[in-house]
Amino acid sequence: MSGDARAVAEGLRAFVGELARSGVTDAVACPGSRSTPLVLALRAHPGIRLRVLLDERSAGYFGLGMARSSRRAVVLIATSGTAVVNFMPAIVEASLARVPLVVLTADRPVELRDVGAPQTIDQVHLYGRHAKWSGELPLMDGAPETMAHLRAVAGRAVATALAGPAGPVHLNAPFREPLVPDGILAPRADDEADRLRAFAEVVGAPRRLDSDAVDALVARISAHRRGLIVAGPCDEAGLADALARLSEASGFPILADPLSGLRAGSHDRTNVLARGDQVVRPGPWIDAHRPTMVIRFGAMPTSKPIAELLRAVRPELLVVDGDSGWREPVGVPVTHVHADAVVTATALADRLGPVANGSRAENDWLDAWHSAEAAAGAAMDGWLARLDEPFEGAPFVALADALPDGATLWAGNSMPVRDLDGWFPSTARRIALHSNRGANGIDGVISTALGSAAVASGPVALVVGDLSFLHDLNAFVAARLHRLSLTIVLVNNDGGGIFSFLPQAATDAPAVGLPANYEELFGTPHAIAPGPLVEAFGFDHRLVDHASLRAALADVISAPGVAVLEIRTDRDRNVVLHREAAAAVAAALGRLATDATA
Ligand SMILES: Cc1ncc(C[n+]2csc(CCOP(=O)(O)OP(=O)(O)O)c2C)c(N)n1
Ligand SMILES: [Mg+2]
Repeated sequence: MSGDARAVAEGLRAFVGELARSGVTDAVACPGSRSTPLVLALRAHPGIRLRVLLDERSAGYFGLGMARSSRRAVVLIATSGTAVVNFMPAIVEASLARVPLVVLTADRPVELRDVGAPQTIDQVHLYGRHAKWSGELPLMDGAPETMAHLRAVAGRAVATALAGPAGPVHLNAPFREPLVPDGILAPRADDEADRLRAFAEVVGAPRRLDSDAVDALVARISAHRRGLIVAGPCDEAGLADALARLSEASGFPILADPLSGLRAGSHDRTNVLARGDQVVRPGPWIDAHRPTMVIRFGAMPTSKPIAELLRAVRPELLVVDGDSGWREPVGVPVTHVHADAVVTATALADRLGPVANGSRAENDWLDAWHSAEAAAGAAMDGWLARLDEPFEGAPFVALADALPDGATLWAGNSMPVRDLDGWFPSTARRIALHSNRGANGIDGVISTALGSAAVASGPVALVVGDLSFLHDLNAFVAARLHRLSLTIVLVNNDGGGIFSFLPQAATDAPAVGLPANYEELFGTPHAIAPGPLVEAFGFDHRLVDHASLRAALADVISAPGVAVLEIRTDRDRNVVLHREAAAAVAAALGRLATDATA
């Protein structure tokens, strides 16, 4: 073996050792030749668990799911060529959803690029602006400068992926043949000597406002008695407690998106409202309760009615984002507060306390929102109790009861995440609620939930639509290879149910002078029975109905392996049922509004 192969072994030990020292515990790779040195080195490190998957598109989402549940940066590895491009959807999602990934792509050395060498594409900066940072590793030649650089880059990659806003970083790694390094790849005793000291450390702190800036915001908040806190999708630990305090001090109720981390948990949920999506819909109740101020945290909420309320009312709007984002898509005047959300909410609560207390006695604003929440909840529960047919919101009510403390629930995009918002109630149980809402893809949904299941400590469940399910079928290869457990509730409405709620469904083709083509272009019925597909992978499939769903959930939720509970619904009927439920809420809120003015 050549000295080059020995230098590669040395370089890899330094590089991977530094990844581990920086906090990496998990890596996902797909098989390939050019990536051999990386895969062997990651496998050799006792502190890193490497999982091998087949399909890079699935593996990318799998790594994303792991990072979401572990709150750590996860390493992805691909061989050269189209393999690298298949990470793209997960990288886009990670970028927008602020999920830390360190993507390592193996490549040929420069002399073999752009000269017709096989499986060689231009991988440098391939992910464009979707990667927070990208660079090219040097060929590992054993020079002291190279060794230092490899360690520094590894540490920087992890730190950059984790630094707010978290996101994906990309390192392209060239290797000359031979591709099997010559030398020990596992950490050696002399590496161990500085095991606890990173080569390049970062010491940082969350951004915080100075006291003048806090005072200025407190003055603005104190001028309003009709305020709302809107908690959007967010993974920030500690935010639930901080917002509970801010709500208490301001007298502003919290409209909690299901992905905010506020709906489920042992924190103070006194002022956490779960029915905001219904309560704020146009009608006499919201007309009488228009907020004059909104303080938003996290990403823009899933609920369209909340966005429409902001657009219609144009309240004084504060958007708090510790990562200096500009997430205000509604198009209304806004003050962006670029300071840590938890620190800022706590500082505002501390300063507000005495100010708000004096005026809160005559403030029935909070009580009114509590009444609306209770009325909406009662109307929805009552409507659901009278139903005796499958309904797409019902799985979320059943799951809120069936999932134990410490569980994780994923919702696919399209209708599942909206039904999660509509139907998952506020509960004291600690249940982590997630969805890929960075780019709202219907791809990679099962893979993401399986990645989450690979690292989560409690049971993991997923509610997914049939098209999303078919889109990501080969996720089941990962479940097989790694003996993962996941409960999937498959809402099978034989196509894209969401489009039935959109204008496309109402106009169909005559409006544009074509024969009827809604089903072909949007509904996309496929008539594929998923049972045999699931069984082909060796997993449990059950057809359940409205009455048998709860018993089936209880049966499978903590059982090992993958179970798919399929509920069949009808897309047209689904629109009718959603409108019925909304009408029941509107009637209840209408009564509240009338009572208040009577
Ligand atoms: C990767 C990707 N392709 C296409 C879309 C557009 N899209 C949004 S919802 C949807 C239909 C999803 O159908 P299904 O998963 O069955 O859920 P349902 O609408 O029936 O709730 C499609 C195709 C998307 N969001 N992401
Ligand atoms: Mg569907």
